[in-house]
Amino acid sequence: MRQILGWCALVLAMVATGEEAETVNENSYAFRDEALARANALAENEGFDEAYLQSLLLAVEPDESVLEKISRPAEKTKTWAEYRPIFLDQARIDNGVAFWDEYAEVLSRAEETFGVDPAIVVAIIGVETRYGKVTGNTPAFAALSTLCFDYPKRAAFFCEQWDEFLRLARRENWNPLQIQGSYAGAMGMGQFMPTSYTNDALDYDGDGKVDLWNSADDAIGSVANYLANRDWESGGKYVERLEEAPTAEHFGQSHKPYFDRNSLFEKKQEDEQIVMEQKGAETPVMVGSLVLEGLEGEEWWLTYHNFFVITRYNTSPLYAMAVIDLAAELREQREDQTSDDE
Ligand SMILES: [Ca+2]
Repeated sequence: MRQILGWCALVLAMVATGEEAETVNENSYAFRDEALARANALAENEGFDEAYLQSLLLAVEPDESVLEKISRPAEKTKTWAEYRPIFLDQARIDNGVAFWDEYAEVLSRAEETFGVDPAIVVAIIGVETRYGKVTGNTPAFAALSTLCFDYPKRAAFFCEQWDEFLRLARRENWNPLQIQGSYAGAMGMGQFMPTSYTNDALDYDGDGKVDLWNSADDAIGSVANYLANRDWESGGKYVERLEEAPTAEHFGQSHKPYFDRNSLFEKKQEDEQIVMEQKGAETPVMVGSLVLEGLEGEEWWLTYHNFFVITRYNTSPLYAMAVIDLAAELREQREDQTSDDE
């Protein structure tokens, strides 16, 4: 009954705006019960205007390209040897150095406030959007509707984002139909999902708005805050490459820290009495492990806490490796530049 009432409201809203009945798109989400039910729940529980939400649904339909893209992201189909060059190209490095120079002051401020390495903040913005140049041109509400209502595998996550997107639009005075982002509904220079936009994004230039598209200051503060909110360890290590294949059977099992680093080297240390004596007093250093297909074959890596924090941005270990490598490259080139200037 409620949905029928909702439908009447929609028709009335169309009549009120003088819209012709024959322009109604029957493929739109306004014709899907689950979408109407979700909109109606927001109207009932959070005071959204029901007819307005329905008019939004009427304007969006399933986007096949979104479903296609989400089912084959680069990090799932490529090896490390193939993935790395996509993000470590010379243009991305040069532009990253320039971005860092331009926003050095705000990056330092963010480092002081949140304890997050500025190289990582710049690298994330570089990997995500080429420092704000490519923030995505998929209409966000259509993308999120498609993923919430037509991608059952991750519907719970994307429906939560769908709800939050509408709250965010209401709070920030956005027209939901004009906001563009990635195929997954990630927005702005740091590609924030709606819940992150709400929970982690900051007005870091103090103009009273949180604008992750046009304010690099806001994007920098927001990315640093995002990492700090996920327990970034100031000055903590990222990764450590091993020269030979570890014998531990569990190696490669998870990049999330799960074992004591010392346990890998116990055998080597057996004949070194002093090391053995000190060992009891050592605090365990928890690490994860990762095996990558590099240019010259397998690579063995230990992954530390901050590596895992970076994967909270994007769960792919290849993504975190690319961010870390780009960050190192940016830091190095910036140092070269400084020593050349002297
Ligand atoms: Ca701002």
